[in-house]
Amino acid sequence: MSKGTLGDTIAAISTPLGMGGIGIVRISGPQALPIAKKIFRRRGQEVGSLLSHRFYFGEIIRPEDQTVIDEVLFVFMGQPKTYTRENVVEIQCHSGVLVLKEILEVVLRWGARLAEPGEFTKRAFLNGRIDLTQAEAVIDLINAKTQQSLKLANRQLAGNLATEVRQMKEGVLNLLTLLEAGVDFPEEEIPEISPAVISRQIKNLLDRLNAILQTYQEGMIYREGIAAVIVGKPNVGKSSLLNSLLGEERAIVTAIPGTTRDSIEETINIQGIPLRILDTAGLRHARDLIEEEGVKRTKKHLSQADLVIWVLDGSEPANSEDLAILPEVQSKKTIIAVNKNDLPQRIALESLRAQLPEAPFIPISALYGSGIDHLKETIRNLVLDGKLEPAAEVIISNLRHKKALGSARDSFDQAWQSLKADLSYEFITLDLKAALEALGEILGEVTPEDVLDRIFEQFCIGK
Ligand SMILES: Nc1nc2c(ncn2[C@@H]2O[C@H](COP(=O)(O)OP(=O)(O)OP(=O)(O)O)[C@@H](O)[C@H]2O)c(=O)[nH]1
Ligand SMILES: [Mg+2]
Repeated sequence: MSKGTLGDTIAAISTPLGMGGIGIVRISGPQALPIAKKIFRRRGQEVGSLLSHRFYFGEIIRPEDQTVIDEVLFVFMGQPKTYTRENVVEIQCHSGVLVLKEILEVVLRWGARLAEPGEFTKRAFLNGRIDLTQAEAVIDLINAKTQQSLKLANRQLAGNLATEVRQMKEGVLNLLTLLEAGVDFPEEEIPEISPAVISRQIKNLLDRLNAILQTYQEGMIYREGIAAVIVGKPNVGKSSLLNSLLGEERAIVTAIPGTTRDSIEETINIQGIPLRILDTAGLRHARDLIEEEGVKRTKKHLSQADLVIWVLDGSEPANSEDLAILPEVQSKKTIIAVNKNDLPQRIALESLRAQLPEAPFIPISALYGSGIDHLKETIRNLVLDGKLEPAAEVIISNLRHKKALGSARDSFDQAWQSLKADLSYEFITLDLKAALEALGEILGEVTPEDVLDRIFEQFCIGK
């Protein structure tokens, strides 16, 4: 795909292909209206002129033999006030697989070609209606799994990130104008700008960039969620805890130590954040090959997890099997769930607390559900440092943005160093131009074609 192919007309089924009340076939491009006029009839008549952005009731026919495919609502949207900024036609038909396919087939036969995934949105981008961060927000919006990720996607779609990046670009451009005036006309009577002024402005830009870059981890959590793993020696109640968090009997629970052999993953929603939670085989010296494999897997999951929930049985003193787990969790973000608190408590926690000074100890009963809400709250606080809502206006959660912002930051850093080393302004100018390019990349101003293709490939067909 390239700008050169924008002249043709694309079409696709824009709703999921399945049975439902309404399905939509969308057409965009110069032939949208001529094609539509050939296949749409009102009260059996050819349509004359159609007003833009109005719904018409009628039917879609096969022009060859005038047979009716479906009764539809039809809308023509004249450019440029459309999703793609081109002429767009949408046909709302009944959502039957055959109906949708037949209508699309007629549209393709009369002059459109099948749209590639994301091609409508790509046209919106290429035609300048949205920038690249907004196009990416559309993907995020469609993929959003929680209210928080939806909120972030909507903010980005509204242009929060783009506005911030444009403001920073403007700051760099102003600075460049000042510097270049000094370089190009050294003899003329241009008031010389002091290094202090330049340094203040660069510092200001650096601070803004760093502040945005710092939101990445939080953004990733809102977007992808947290990978948590439940570990502990056998029989302490790990599977019971998974079931209790889920509110259903997902994992097998028995009084026999070594019940869980393989890891079980489920996702729960903790106040708008997806928590992917993994119940694992109890950690102990394995008694057979199956158990050995289970323990191996548990250790692998442990090393990859964002968060560890270490379950202890509070009704018994901790033993060597518990203590063997300690070194595995010491370097991780860990919550200790002291389980079975419905029974008399016989565990001594002082030395464990001393060895895990950062970790919260939460008494729970996985069997009766007590302490589970407290545990959930602790998980959220620990992962998001107590922030209940996305704090900053601009939060990034996209690796591409992070990389480009990071390279802009490096260029600013370089400029700052050059300034301190008293190098000529030409060096600083070069660094600032590199920063400008990196910022432009975020908006899609100087983005290579293959990067664009990779972004739009993530869409479904019809979007
Ligand atoms: N009294 C009491 N019993 C519990 C509690 N949680 C779990 N149990 C019991 O402890 C036993 C083991 O529970 P599981 O959830 O299977 O323990 P596990 O840690 O998954 O065990 P493995 O899969 O063998 O490693 C079962 O008999 C549970 O009913 C609790 O909060 N209170
Ligand atoms: Mg288990």
